[in-house]
Amino acid sequence: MQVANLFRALTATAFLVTAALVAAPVSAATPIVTLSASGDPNTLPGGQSLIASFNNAATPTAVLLPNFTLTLDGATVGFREGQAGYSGTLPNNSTNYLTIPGSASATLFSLKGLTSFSFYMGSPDSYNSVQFIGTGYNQTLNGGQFTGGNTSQSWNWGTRVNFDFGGAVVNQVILRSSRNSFEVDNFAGSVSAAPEPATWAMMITGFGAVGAIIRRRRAALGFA
Ligand SMILES: [Ca+2]
Ligand SMILES: [Ca+2]
Repeated sequence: MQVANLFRALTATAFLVTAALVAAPVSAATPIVTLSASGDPNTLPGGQSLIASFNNAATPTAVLLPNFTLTLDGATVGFREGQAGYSGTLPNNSTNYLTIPGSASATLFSLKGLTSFSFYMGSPDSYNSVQFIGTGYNQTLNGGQFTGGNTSQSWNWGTRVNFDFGGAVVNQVILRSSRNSFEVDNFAGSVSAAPEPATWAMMITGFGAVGAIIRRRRAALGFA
């Protein structure tokens, strides 16, 4: 294939991919919430993998899956856990866990994206919230909306909370609390199988770079 034809083919491919992305329908439904494994910190829903266990207080942002990052803004691991007024306990969980006190947050990010997400949660409060962000997707659930209506703050309550995005792909999960505290452990999720838009965007950028290199070489060789 001639260099000019190759460049045209790459450009056309990039254009078609972009057009497909623009035309793709985007689901905007509220996540489907289910509760499972009451009192059991470790049992994960089928098809989900463990993303973060928060077991090592020295590495509070450690993640177990590649291409995931966790950032904490005021949230703590292994700090005043189980101290009334700051952090409640999680039933049957003797390991370190994540505490998100008032005005703090924790953000999980994955370029590849998630089709479902879950965590083990204790002491349910009305002032906890979870936000899910993907391309064309931005949903926030508050307090009882993801605890089956339970906002009792009971330290005896502990369950896995599952969020299914109904076919949408979520790249960012943000946990927040406006008061002390939001206590969770053992993040898990189903990683998206298909490349999502951010990945396509990088590929398109790559096609453009290849085209630019070919152009420069053609110019240098005087083919133009
Ligand atoms: Ca843990
Ligand atoms: Ca709580």
